[in-house]
Parts: sequence; structure tokens; C-alpha cells
Amino acid sequence: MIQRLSTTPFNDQKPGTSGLRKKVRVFQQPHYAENFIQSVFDSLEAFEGKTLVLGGDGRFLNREVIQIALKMAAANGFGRVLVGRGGILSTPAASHLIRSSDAFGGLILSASHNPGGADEDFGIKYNVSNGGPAPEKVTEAIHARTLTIDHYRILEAGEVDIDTLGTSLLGEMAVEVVDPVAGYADLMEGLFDFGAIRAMIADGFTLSFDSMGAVTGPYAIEIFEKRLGAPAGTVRNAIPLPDFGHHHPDPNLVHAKELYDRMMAEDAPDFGAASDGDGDRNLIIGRHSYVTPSDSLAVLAANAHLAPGYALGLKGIARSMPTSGAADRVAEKLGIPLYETPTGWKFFGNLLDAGMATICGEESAGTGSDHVREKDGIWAVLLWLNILAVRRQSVAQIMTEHWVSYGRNYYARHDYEGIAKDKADALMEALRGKLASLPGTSNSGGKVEKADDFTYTDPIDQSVSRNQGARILFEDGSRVVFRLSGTGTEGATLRIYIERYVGSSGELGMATAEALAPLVKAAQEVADISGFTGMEGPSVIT
Ligand code: VG1
Ligand code: CO
Repeated sequence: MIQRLSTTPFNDQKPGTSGLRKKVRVFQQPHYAENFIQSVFDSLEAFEGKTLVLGGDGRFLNREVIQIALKMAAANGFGRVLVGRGGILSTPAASHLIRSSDAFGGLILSASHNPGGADEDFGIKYNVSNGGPAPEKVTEAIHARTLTIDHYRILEAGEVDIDTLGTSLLGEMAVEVVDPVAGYADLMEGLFDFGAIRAMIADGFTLSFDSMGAVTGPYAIEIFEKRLGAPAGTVRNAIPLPDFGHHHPDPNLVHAKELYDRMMAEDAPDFGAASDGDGDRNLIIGRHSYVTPSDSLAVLAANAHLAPGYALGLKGIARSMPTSGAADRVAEKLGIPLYETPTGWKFFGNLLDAGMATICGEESAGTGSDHVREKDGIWAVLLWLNILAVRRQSVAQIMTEHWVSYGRNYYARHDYEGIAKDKADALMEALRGKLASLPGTSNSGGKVEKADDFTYTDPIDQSVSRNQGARILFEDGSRVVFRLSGTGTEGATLRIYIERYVGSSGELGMATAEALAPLVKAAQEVADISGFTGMEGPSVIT
């Protein structure tokens, strides 16, 4: 029986950079998840009888919300839900499933790189029929609906079995429990030369992949150990756990320290990588050689043609604004366009759909291509492996050669976490107020050429997104960018992105901290970070 239950709005259900993310206990309030899911459905048109994809990264509350979403989808008139077995789907696998099953859209239950567990974070994200995150006009409609909602619809039914493959009926709706891994692994096998990678591994090439207790474990085991023949144990922390085994599944130098240490050890493997909670990010570390995500994007773009799926070349490259300009130089050399978008994968969707870009990336360790409409951690690792299998060089050699051809964009991100929201807002407001007066002035970073708050106009639908980050651009091409995170669940996080370019004839072997020191100083001078935050330094440098 379909129930129509009364509810009242919550005033904090505005989706951020990537869906709605809150503490688990916020989601545990009566009607909280239901209100948001109904608001999603209310913002969509003509989905009756159509297919919805449903899955998550396995974190605490995943299974409970899967049950709710199934019963609400049935009560709202979906014809079929494809759900990953056990409620598991990585974000890229969900994107692929939406596309390959011609689904109307999908609900992805994840707070991605945020920690999981009873006292940690949960999230819900809606993806549209191209497999990508809902664009801003959709998330704005969802948010508007959350503020007026007065009822939701849910089917009264028992627990649905989501652990057995096959189809059953829930009211009039079909529930199809699918293998979360197989279709995705096949997609990867179609893009990359698995034979060449397998041969490289058989020749003694060693790798280590850290799933950080999150969703990529089953995918990585199937792909790296089973299909590519890497020895058992290559994939670490491979079982998706509700609390990720207490890992903070944000693959950066702080949270993936275990991997970092392994890669810097005397007996380090040739190649190391890690992924995040929902499997859309990647961290690449060669033996004794860390690769910044921005450099990784550039190297992947420059060498993608070595993989069968990209043998015909790239149509264009897109990167988020704070991501370094390393990829720009590759685009220039290849004679293809480079697009600069705001932070968040939803801004790449139109470019990919229009065939204007093939590869996209973000400084936050997200890289992907037009094979799905999300960033894709395992995809990036496989493209690296394919390149290594063809070039038969070490990661360090590839990086050095890249810098010699293109110059080097020294790059770091400094995060100030857990700032009181009013203080973070005050810092940004003061900085914005100053921007117009900066050009022509000098500070420790050099002479300022331009300063603005990044605005993006989508070249396809002309939609405009403002206030996407305060940028201070120096005459020598260096820059410092300030923005507030849109994925946190407690207080505010200030992100400062620092970049300095050194041409190919310049000094390419400096330590990053040393290369960036004058710009770090400039950031403090311009924005008085310690004055506003009371913090002496960043909590995370990556
Ligand atoms: C962060 C990253 C951004 C990424 C987003 C979602 O956003 O900076 O590049 O797209 O997370 O990634 P923010 O607003 O906190 O800076 V994921 O893998 O957490 O969904
Ligand atoms: Co993620």
C-alpha cells in the first residue's frame, strides 16, 4: 500500500559541491532522508515507468537509506530500480550503469571523501540521465522543494533483499539486484590494453592499491588482481566497511600516509595508488615519486593516445579553475581547446556531452574522461598503468621528461579546516572587497597582474556561476586562489591553492614547499589568514 505521509521542511537541505552531505545523526532524524529523496523526485518530470539506478559506497546508513529509497521509488511510480548488490556501487560504476541501462537517473548514497561511521558523514546525490551529477538548475530546484515539502510517498512493505542477484517486485516496480563490478570492469577492459599491462606485471612490475576500507575494494580486486594478474594482497584495505575501518578515505598525503610511506621506503613497489570513499578519486605515487593530481592530469592527457580507448586523440581538456595550468600546456601543444570550469564535476557534463572535451580533472585528485560522467579513480590508475606498459619507464622518469618538455607547475593546496563559519565568511568578504585594488601592487609573491572572483559561463547552455573562487594572478604566471569548501559537514574549510610556473629551462627539481614559499607568504599578507582564523598554519597540505 502506498502511504502519503505528512512532513515539515528542514531548512538545511541545500546540496553542496557534490550532493547533500550531513552528519549521520542529522540524517537519522525522522523524515530527513525521506524529505530529501521526495524533493528530488518532485523536481523531476516524467519518470513514471522509467529506471532509477541506486547504490552507495557502503558507509554507515547505506543499507537503511537504500531500503527507504526503494520504497519511495516504488510509491512515486518508477518502473524499475537497478540496485548494486549489497547496496554497493562506486560513483563511476553508478554513472556507467545509468548510461548503459538508459536509466532516467540515479541516487548515489555517499559523502565521498568524508569519513564514515555513526558519528561521521552521510550523503545523497542525484545524477541525471547522462550519468553525471545534476546540474545547478536541478540542484537549485531540489533545494527549493525541500523548503516547501509537506508530504512524501512511500510503499508499506517489508525489507527488500538486496543481497541476491535477480529481479523481484516491490509493489508494481521491479527491483533488479545487479553485480556492481562486472559491467564496470568490462568497460575498463574495453578502454585499456589489459594484455600489455598484464605482461608488464608478469615481467615483475609491482604495484600497491589502497582502497582505504571504502568502496573500490571489490572493483580493484577484480581488475588488478583477477583480470591483470597482480598478486593477492596488491589491493589493501579491500573490504568496504561502514566506518571504512576508521580510515579517512580522502586520498591525499595526510590521509593516505600509509601508502605514501610504503612508496618512499627502500623496498617500495614501482607504482602506488589510492582511491576515496566512493571511488571517483585517485592518488598516484610512483616509487619515490609523488605525482600532484594536477600533474597527473597533464601527463594522462599528454599520453592518453597510448591507450586503445584514446588512440584517436583528445577533443579537448577541461580542468577546474583551481587546478594547475599544467594541462593547459599539453592542450596547447596538442592544438586542442582547454576549458576552465568551477570546482565540482557537474560543470564538466555539458562539455563531455557536447564532445568538446575528452579528459577532465581537478586538483583534488579527480580525473576522468567521456567514458562516464563522473571522475573515476580506477580509470586514472589504469590509464597510468597502460602508459607505463607502453613507455616502460618509471613514474619518476615520466615526470622528469614531462617537465623538461612543458615546464613545471609547482603546486600545493593548503586547507584550513574547522574554522567557525562566520570567520571564514568574514575572511572571504574582506578579501573580495580588496581584489579590485590589488592589480599593480606588489607583495612577497611579486607584482599582481589581475585579481578577480571567478565567474563561469557554460559555453553550451550559457548558464552563469559566480563567486567560484577569489584569484590573485601574478605577472610571472603564478597564482593564489581562495575558496571555501562546499563538501564539509562541520564549520568551514578554507582552501588556498598555490601555483608557480617554471619554464622548461628553469629550475625543475626544487622542493615544492621551497618553490612556493614566497606565494604562501603573499597569501597571508593579502588575506590575513591567521588573523581571521586564529590558526598558525594549514591543517592539511597536499
Ligand atoms: C571537493 C573538491 C572538489 C570535488 C568535490 C567532490 O569540493 O575540492 O574538487 O569535486 O570535493 O569530490 P570542495 O567544495 O570541498 O572543495 V568527492 O570525491 O568528495 O565527491
Ligand atoms: Co569521491
